[in-house]
Amino acid sequence: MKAVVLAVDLGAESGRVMAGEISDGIHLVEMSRFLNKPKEKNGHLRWDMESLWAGILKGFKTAADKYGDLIKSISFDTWAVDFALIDKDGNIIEEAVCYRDPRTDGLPEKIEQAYGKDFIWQRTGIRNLPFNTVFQLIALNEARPETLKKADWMLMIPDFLAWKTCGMASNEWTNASSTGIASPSGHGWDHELIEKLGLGGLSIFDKPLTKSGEILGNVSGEVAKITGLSTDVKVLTCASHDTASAAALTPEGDGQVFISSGTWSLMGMISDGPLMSQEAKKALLSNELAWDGRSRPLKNIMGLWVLQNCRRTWNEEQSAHLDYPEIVELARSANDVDLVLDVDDPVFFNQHTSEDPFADRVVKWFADRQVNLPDDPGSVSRAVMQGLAHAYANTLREIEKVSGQKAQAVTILGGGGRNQLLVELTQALCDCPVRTGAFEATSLGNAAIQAYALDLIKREQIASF
Ligand code: ADP
Ligand code: LRH
Repeated sequence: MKAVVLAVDLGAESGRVMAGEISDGIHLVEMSRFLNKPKEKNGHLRWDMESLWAGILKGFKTAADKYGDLIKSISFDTWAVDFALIDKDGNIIEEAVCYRDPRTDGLPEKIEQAYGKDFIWQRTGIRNLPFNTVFQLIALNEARPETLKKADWMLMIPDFLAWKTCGMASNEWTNASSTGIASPSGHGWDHELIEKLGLGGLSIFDKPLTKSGEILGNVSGEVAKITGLSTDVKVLTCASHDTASAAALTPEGDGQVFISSGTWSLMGMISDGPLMSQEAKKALLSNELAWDGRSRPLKNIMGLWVLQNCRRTWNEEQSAHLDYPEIVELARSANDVDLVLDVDDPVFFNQHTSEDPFADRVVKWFADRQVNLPDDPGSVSRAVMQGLAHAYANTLREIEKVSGQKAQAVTILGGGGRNQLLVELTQALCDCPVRTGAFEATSLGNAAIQAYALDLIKREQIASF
């Protein structure tokens, strides 16, 4: 082993610290894993940063004990769109609100009415999703403009965690590209757009973007003291948008389609430039940035979120103890169910609550269409997985049309690849090979970009992991 890099990778369901042991390739070893559950605080649904930070420090400590001076660097990747605000003196003046908080309800429609339907898309190549950073900022500006005025930095979650670890603030470019206020080329914030949306004059937008694979600083004395890490350990940017870290592993070449399948399913490709045609807009693509400055046009599909929350219904409301492999087997047995759920229906956006159990929502969705879906976990899971496989196949056709490229292969990256039934259902609907890539693709992409930045692996290795 030549060296170790630590990948901190937070998903909406769980977070982990992974040690990437670098030799000829990268071998990931789990240092800590912890649940991620947002909670109500100061009037909003917010990420529980204290408990996430505790899980991260635990992972750092385990890593320091195990690898000592072999550890060269740390980097952070998480879901996109959410942010904390920091003032000039380094005080946190706004803790991150979870993108499932209803504060942006109705805002995209309001902006579309005021400025035209394609206004944000034409400048940024980003589809109007209600939770996008741009709408969160507009909501905050309407509710508490003084907070925004006081802010010096808007730190996306991975930028925030890097700042907590090394004291250096930054805005990493893959994550900035998902906000709906940056240019699709990676060149920076779109000041004309910002001005028009009433967000002009804010200090948070006078900062340049930082590329993936840059050194920000060293682990602070405080973090070193708590964890046993050396202050020689560097803190780097990776592709801090988790989807961009996963997508970095997409095989090179024409027609290579990725699905980053975790809580969300992000399906797309790496292209030399953004896909900005009317067709691309109609296909609901978003042109985010790839780690190396190319484009990452993709479609957000609601994904395994639906299955996660059905599982919560069974385990939390019905005292079951179903894990994912069991759920997959139950769904496999329910092979007489040929129903297809529209997993992207907005009724599935809000998380499970005991008052509005998620699995019941799925059964009701079919009942509203005069179709009977038995309410056992196997039948419900089967309809969800079939829905997701259809969403993948339909999106594949749209991507082929918009890009003008025939798909050569689809690579399913992330936890969704562990669901063999989902892979088989997808393969049955796609006329090109469907393969699985790394199950921990977001962590692996994170580690690979660090290893490349430190000259420990070759660039062409990244897309071959
Ligand atoms: P995120 O990082 O967004 O939280 P992950 O990439 O960790 O997501 O993927 C989590 C999802 O992967 C789970 O919601 C589940 O649907 C699926 N999954 C994880 N482990 C398994 C397994 N052993 N069998 C089937 N599906 C699994
Ligand atoms: C996946 C993801 C996705 C975003 C969503 C908010 O984790 O980063 O790419 O659209 O979270």
